[in-house]
Amino acid sequence: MERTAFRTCPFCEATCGLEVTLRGDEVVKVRGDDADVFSRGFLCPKGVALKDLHEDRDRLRRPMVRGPDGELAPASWEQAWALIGERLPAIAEVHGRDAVGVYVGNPAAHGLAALLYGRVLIKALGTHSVFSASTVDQRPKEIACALMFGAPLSVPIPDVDRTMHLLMLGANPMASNGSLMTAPDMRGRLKALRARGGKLVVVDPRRSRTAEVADEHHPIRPGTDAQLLLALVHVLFAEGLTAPGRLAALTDGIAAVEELAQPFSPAAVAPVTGIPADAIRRMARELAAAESAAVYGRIGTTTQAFGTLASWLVDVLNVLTGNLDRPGGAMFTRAAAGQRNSSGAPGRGRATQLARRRTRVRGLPESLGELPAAALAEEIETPGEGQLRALITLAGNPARSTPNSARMERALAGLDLLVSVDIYVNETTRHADVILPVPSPLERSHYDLALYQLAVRNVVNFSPPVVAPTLPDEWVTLLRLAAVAAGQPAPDDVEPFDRLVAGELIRREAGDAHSPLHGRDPDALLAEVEPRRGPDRLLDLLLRAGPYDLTLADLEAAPHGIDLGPLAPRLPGALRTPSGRIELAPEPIVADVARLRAALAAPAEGGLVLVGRRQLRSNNSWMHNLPRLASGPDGCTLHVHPDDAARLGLSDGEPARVRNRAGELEVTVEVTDAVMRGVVSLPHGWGHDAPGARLGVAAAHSGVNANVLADEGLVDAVSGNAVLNGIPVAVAPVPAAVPA
Ligand SMILES: Nc1nc2c(c(=O)[nH]1)N[C@H]1C(S)=C(S)[C@@H](COP(=O)(O)OP(=O)(O)OC[C@H]3O[C@@H](n4cnc5c(=O)[nH]c(N)nc54)[C@H](O)[C@@H]3O)O[C@H]1N2
Ligand SMILES: Nc1nc2c(c(=O)[nH]1)N[C@H]1C(S)=C(S)[C@@H](COP(=O)(O)OP(=O)(O)OC[C@H]3O[C@@H](n4cnc5c(=O)[nH]c(N)nc54)[C@H](O)[C@@H]3O)O[C@H]1N2
Ligand code: SF4
Ligand SMILES: [Mo]
Repeated sequence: MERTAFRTCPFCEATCGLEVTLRGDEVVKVRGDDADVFSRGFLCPKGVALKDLHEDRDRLRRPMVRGPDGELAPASWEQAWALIGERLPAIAEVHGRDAVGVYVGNPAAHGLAALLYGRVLIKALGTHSVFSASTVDQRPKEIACALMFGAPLSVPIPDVDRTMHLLMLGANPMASNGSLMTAPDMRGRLKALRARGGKLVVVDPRRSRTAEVADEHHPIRPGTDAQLLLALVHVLFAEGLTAPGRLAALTDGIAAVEELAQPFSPAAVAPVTGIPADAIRRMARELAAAESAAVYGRIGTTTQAFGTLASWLVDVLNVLTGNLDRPGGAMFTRAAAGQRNSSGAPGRGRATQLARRRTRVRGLPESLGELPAAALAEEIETPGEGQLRALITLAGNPARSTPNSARMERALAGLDLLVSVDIYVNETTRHADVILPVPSPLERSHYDLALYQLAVRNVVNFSPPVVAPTLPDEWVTLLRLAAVAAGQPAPDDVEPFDRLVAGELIRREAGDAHSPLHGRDPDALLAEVEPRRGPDRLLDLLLRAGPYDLTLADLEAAPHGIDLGPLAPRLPGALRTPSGRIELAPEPIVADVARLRAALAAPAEGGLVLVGRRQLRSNNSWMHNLPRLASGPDGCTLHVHPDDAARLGLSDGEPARVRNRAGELEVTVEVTDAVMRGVVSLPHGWGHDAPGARLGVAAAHSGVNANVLADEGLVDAVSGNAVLNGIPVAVAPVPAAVPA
């Protein structure tokens, strides 16, 4: 008997609805859910590959433990907990709690269990040594938003379905399916934008697939977006085009921004950015003249040397043109659960403090409770007080996804203890002493707690498990790990711990005068959400504490999701800055403009720089073992402009050597004018030929690892975020082997 289940795809930020056909617990097929209120049947090849992941023979079904012979081998849970219990508390005891580090990876942001219980683990460890994929990703944006609007996820989201003008920098949603902008079917949404007479302008060193469908594409010299954006600000002021409208009364620092933009005239930034001054002026005028407009920047603007400045300026432009918080502009989502900017008192909050601590070796700044991933390897490798001795990775692959992979791998290999909560033996976890596996996505419930805070519509969708679990749920393992780290035996029954977690959430809400749960009796509330446990119980409580009068039962009754309507203006209520106002010129950001001025006066030399590119059939470093995605042409090539190829003696289809201070690799050249002169491009997340990894399919299409070339010394000053775009490299042909 076949049955049908409806699930939200857990792989990227688009949250597409999937229709999964099963026979017993076997997946027959996966297609788009036509009735999904948000994605309406859209899906990409990765969604279909959920079947491959569920069936993947390399996906771990048992814990892996390193034996006395030094080899990782399947083991019982008892053996896994025994080894961790023997070694983890002892390391914290002898070397201090900060000697145990945590690295939290990207899938943890998509998984309800990891999102809610990863925090519990970190708290139990009591360590300050917390690293995550956020500092190889969007930390600059989170910092800019925290300083301007009062909360890191108060990210203005382009109202793509209504805007008449979208200026997009460093993003390629046609391949990535959108980021910090949850919007299934961006292709359809961008098409609709143009069909209603709107304009799409793309700024990217490459003619990406998104640039191909845009009205205009401006190739930009990597790492110079902040200069371009400040020049747009300059033009708005110089030509009297600023029109913040109702925002003027809510905003501090407009005059300071005008002054900061002074030196950045179009003529001054043109030679640095590679975009002609008249094109910059026109860009600014059209942005100002549009009936509605949104400026949006993503990975290309955050993982670069001026990431925080570029991220800030995106929203400075949204404010100055009056487009922030208005339909068709850049708006704040009102999520159903867990959103910081809808709890506490409307319009006021606590100050965001940066750099409360610094990393031991290089002094990189802490932000939002985390240290930069670019400093992880050196914190493990450098001896002395405070050295990292043990690491727990939760859904992360730092050996492929963070800078200077060669050094990272050395560091991981040198740890006293590495514990990985993961589904594979891959480039990172092959160094582990213990790997704790988690169930397939189909075996657990799913709700996009983070991504629904960033969606282009207000929506909710909950997916219960559709297949009986064959492994302890991820939250159960995380609670047990928390107990073991604290020196206790792994508890069979985690309910006493879980009840504490739920109780703490209730206490917080009951004590918040603005929460719908204010003053409620904790025991009565707990009884109301019986018999739910784990993330489902927390989610039910968070929904009840949210702004929509929803419970988890309401979501369960709506397998295709509930549409809560288009984005609506939320200011000033959604602000959480101490002043209750938009801070357009926050001090830490203003201070960094001097660095940008210096770069304007003395631009970097014109050598080759490396940028990344995402591919539709890939997802960072971990979906390359799925046959459906791995088949097809080798996409892991180095894109080189024809003029550079000719100058350097590189030929299409031939190997080249790429090197710089961090490392070197050999890769096949693809000559294409899709990249601008002076820029080469290589996708990240590949390089699956590492010995000891158990990824049968991926190893056969291994590709090369771009992060061998990412110099961990290059970071954005304010956030410590790694520079993964605009990395200086030298490229040379690989001489043909001389016959003996
Ligand atoms: N050069 C370059 N480097 C980049 C980027 C770039 O653009 N260029 N992008 C950066 C970005 S944006 C990001 S987000 C990071 C990602 O960095 P990471 O999160 O460190 O890397 P991923 O490749 O996402 O690895 C995910 C890991 O989680 C495991 N996993 C998958 N599903 C689950 C699950 O449900 N539970 C658990 N416990 N584990 C699971 C996988 O096996 C894998 O080990 O990479 C960054 N690195
Ligand atoms: N298929 C697929 N989808 C994904 C992922 C994936 O790996 N594969 N990863 C997911 C994750 S974790 C994230 S964070 C998102 C990222 O989502 P996006 O930000 O949309 O990611 P990219 O497709 O890498 O687009 C970045 C673009 O920035 C350009 N760029 C590079 N340097 C610069 C620069 O200095 N300035 C400007 N203006 N542009 C520059 C690149 O050429 C590239 O076209 O995608 C998510 N979705
Ligand atoms: S676009 Fe993203 S959410 Fe949609 S099916 Fe593809 S991977 Fe899944
Ligand atoms: Mo990311």
